[in-house]
Amino acid sequence: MNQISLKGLKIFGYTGCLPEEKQNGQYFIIDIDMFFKSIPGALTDDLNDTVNYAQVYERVETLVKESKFDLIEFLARKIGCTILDTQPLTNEVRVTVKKPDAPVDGTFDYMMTTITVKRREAVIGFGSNMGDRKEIIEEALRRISGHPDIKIKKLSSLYETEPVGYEDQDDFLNGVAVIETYLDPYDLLHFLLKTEDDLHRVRIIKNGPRTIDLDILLYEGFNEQTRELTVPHPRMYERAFVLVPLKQVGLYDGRIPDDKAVSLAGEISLN
Ligand code: PH2
Ligand code: MG
Ligand code: MG
Repeated sequence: MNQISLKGLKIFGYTGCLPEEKQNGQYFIIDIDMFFKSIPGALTDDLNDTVNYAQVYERVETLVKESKFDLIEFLARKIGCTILDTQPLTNEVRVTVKKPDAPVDGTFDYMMTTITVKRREAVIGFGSNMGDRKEIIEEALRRISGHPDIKIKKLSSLYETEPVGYEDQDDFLNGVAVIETYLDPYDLLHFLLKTEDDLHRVRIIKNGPRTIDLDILLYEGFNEQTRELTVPHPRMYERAFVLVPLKQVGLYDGRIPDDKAVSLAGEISLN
């Protein structure tokens, strides 16, 4: 792994739970480790091919000086996200924030936290077969792209699909979205479940009618089966309603089962 680091930054700021911390401020000591798949500048000796640590310093300084969060872990994560937002070469950031003058009675060097933020690609499959299906899917995708830690990179078309599994229900609209996210798989899952609930998803019949279903199909570097979450989605490779849109966005190249009809049904508009 390639790395660029900024160590021991000493910046005055106002993050802290107590009113006097937000009032008077204190010094924060900050370490930043940025990780890269590769650093082109290591080959070319050109500043344009790497991360300029002076730029990073400036952004971090502004954020620490101007923010008044409660928690150093929240500040640390914000620093990580800001660096990932502004440095496309970086795919992982580890941030340590120390408070040497934390208002605690006693003797200590510092209080500290370390938070790692990763940029990861994931694919969300979506489907609806109740209500105004297209409008509900578009609203779900607007909420997803409105999340500060998620960017939609690519959207498939919408497909009209016959129900698979429990067949006595209306046809679905289905599609997939390729995203980039700073959320870990579980935080992404919880956000998607909450979005389903907010869009009036009711869970009565397994595989039954739903206003909106949002599934994590793939998540870069995560292949796990737990009680809460299995990725890759355990049934995705049997389902044409997943594989056809996945192929359209360039992420599938294999055989597509032709058990049920899947037909193009238009484009998604997020405006
Ligand atoms: N989702 C299911 C079960 N069956 N069939 C279609 N056509 N589209 C779906 O999204 C779908 C389904 C469970 O999530
Ligand atoms: Mg599903
Ligand atoms: Mg689901």
